[in-house]
Amino acid sequence: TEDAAWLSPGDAAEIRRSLTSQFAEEFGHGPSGVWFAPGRANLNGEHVDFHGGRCLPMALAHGTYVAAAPRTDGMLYLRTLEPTLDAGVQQVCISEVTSGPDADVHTITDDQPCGWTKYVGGTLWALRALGEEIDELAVDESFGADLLITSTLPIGGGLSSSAALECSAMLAFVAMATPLGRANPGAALDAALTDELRARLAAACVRAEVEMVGAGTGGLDQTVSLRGRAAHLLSLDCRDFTVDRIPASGLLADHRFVAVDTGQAHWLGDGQFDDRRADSEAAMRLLEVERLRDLLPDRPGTADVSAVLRRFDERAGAGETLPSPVDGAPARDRAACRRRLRHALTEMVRSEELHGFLSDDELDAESTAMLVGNLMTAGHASMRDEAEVSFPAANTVVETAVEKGAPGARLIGGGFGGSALLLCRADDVATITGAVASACAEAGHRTPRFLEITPSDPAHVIA
Ligand code: GAF
Repeated sequence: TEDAAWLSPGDAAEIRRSLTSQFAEEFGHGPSGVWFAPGRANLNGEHVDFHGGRCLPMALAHGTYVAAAPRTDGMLYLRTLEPTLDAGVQQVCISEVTSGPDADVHTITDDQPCGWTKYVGGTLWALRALGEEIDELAVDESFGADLLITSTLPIGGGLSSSAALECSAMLAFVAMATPLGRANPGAALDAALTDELRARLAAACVRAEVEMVGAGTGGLDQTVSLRGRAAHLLSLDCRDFTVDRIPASGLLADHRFVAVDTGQAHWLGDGQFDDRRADSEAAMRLLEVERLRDLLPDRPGTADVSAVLRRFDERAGAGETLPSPVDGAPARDRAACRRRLRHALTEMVRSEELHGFLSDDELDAESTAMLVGNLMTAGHASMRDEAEVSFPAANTVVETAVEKGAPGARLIGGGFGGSALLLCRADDVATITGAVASACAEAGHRTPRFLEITPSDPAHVIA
């Protein structure tokens, strides 16, 4: 078998040191601090956050670091050290971020084609708006900043690199530009940011991505990045974004999570994700509900899914299409909408089952791992056949891992590229990752990279 290439989360203190000295070289003065926000992996609950479903994610040790210093001219000067995105310092004129005559139209003026700067400019724009509601988050009028950014996540790798960028920039802005940040210098900010404030900041990051970048993200990624907990899985109810934190120690006593970055990058804003979402929203419209989760009872089962699908069939009739969820847009393929609906509903059922297994003290660690693993693999099949967001490299990774004895494996994130998550017995990690690397090489896929996944701290100051 091939040797597997591992991506390390790096050493935070070392990254802080090197980012600080590179910042001084780039901007001619030192940064005020360094802030970090993690990526995420999700056991189940893909493409359901925007339908009010439950997700079972965890924050990663891998994430994005931002070194920053304030400016007083309302400008953002941004540079990333990520080689695939770096085009030198990018200038973003945040003072020209305006709400147009139509409240939904906003613009950020930047001087270059790299879309990534919109995530950062949009984050400051969204914090400004939040600061109008929450006094301690009010942003100084003339605030701007110099930022140097680096990440230990694969960019566009389905592990929430976008949210990690937004959330790390958000922390930097809160620290430098708001009364809360000034009253809680350095690492004191971590404790001052209550779970409630973190939830508001996560919602602001979602606004940045939806309204500025134009990607229909549902809030899973930003919530994990700002509200995860070391050694815990989150059980996130996206009806109201309440979070239960479930210890992962039992599950991880003899097992490990491994993420496999397929090397096939994806970008949420490229339209494919929104296209799938539109299919499920057409089904939602047909069924006359505000969110698909409301079609199922609190503890749903497969019979409940069948009942909703029957209702869909009755209402859809024999036609080939359904009206678009957006008035005036082209009609959607009826059969595709039904598949998206079926994915969302079965994924919601799996999430509720998972929540039950993970919270059940009576189950021993081995049985929990088997039950969790089976649901993960079933989730992959649904992503492949019903949501239709999987791709050949992800299928190769999942099939090989399961064949070599992984209790579970699945594509995670938005799909069309990105990463798979494996649950492996600790003793089998080397064999399974080696076999996955070989299978990808044989199939002619890109060389995958592996990340050991440990449930980690949420966004914080690197003191
Ligand atoms: C992306 C989105 F940003 C999330 O909101 C979520 O929908 C996920 O895809 C799929 O579960 O990461």
